[in-house]
Amino acid sequence: MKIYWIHAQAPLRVLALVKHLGIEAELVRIDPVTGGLHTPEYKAINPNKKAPTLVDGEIVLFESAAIMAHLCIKAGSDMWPTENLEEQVEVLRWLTWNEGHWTPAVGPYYVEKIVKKTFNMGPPDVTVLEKSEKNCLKYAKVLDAHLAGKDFAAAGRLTVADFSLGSMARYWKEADMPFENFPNITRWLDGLEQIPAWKNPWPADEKVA
Ligand SMILES: N[C@@H](CCC(=O)N[C@@H](CS)C(=O)NCC(=O)O)C(=O)O
Repeated sequence: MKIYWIHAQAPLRVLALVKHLGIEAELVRIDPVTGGLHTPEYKAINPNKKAPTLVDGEIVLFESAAIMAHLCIKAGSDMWPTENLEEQVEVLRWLTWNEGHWTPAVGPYYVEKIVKKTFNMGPPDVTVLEKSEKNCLKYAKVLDAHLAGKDFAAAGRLTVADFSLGSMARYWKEADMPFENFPNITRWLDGLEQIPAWKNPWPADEKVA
């Protein structure tokens, strides 16, 4: 099994899961700056020209949520629930909310403050951040209320929903995401940091494709 990744938040979720569950996989690092996502070979497995991508025999998957579900099924992990289908629905709700609402809410902070720095793309555009605040606060309020009295987003335990929701938000301090008044979000993020594979998701010995 091969997992193609770049140093960014969607692959981060998958790499954290691989490490957390002790899954054997060849982790192939791609350099997006030198066009690694645009080669004919890579576009054949991920026409979006994004990472991550998983290749497991005949199975080729893009989208980190689907990849994480596949990995959990293979590893027999209930981080993607398959026994209790109501739990699966609950996890699915937060995975879809993440893509539809949370990513657009926190993504501008992540891109301007973290992605640009990681890939030498110039300084953050503060006007983007100013315009993003209202939407970020709107959805942070939703997540904070949901997390009141909870350590995890769904099913009362760690699931792939936490890894999806947390992968941009984990940078909230460096990225100036306005979470100061959302104590349940920051407590939940601090809790995730106690998980060794989440704290350090990146592979130690990686191969650059
Ligand atoms: N919804 C996709 C998002 C994939 C995605 O946007 N990946 C980013 C990294 S977080 C990427 O490859 N960006 C490179 C680019 O756009 O050139 C997933 O969850 O896998």
